[in-house]
Amino acid sequence: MTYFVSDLHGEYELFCSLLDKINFSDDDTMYICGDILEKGDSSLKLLKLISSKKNFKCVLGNHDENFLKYYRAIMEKSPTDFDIVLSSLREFFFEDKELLTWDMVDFLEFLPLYIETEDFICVHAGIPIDGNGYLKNLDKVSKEEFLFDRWFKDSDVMHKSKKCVFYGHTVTDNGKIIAYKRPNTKGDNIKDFYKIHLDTGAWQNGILGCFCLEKCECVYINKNQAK
Ligand SMILES: [Mn+2]
Repeated sequence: MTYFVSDLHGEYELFCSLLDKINFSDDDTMYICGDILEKGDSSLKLLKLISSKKNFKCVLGNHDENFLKYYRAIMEKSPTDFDIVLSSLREFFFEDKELLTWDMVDFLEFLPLYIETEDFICVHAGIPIDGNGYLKNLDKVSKEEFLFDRWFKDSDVMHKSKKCVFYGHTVTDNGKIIAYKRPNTKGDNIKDFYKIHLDTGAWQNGILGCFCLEKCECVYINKNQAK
């Protein structure tokens, strides 16, 4: 199965509970639409898990970019002693500092701004729409637009492009995933959707939802019900 989540924000336990609930296995794929880090208290445990498995496919979020900005600033100051750099990088986190390895730093550094397949596109915040109503050519979209867009999420913003766009960044009003269906479709195929807004507010609401591509259904876990 193929699943999509976003904005995990250090909520390691909640994410693990969701993986349990869907019986996530090595045969499944989980797309993560950015913002693994910050807010919650287990960012590094989460990053370690996500960076360790090939079937987690992740794009960069603005909070992940915050870490990279910090990293670049440190590298400019003292780029030669990598032990010192790593211990400085650990100061970005307030828990589990010693978990951070260079492999995890590299994983963050090479996260893409988008993932595109035949049927869908994953981004963190949104994609601008051109004057004709189509998604802007992804090569022409700026990093700021991918990471900070607050317009694409709106319920009256649709596009004429064929692919479904998965995104997060802004918490939905009711803590539910919002799937925007194209008119006169059944909603049982990914092609039936314009866009799917994934940010259920894992950190704010204690609710984490994922969308299953094959079933076109959502599964939720609530912090109060999680073990
Ligand atoms: Mn964000």
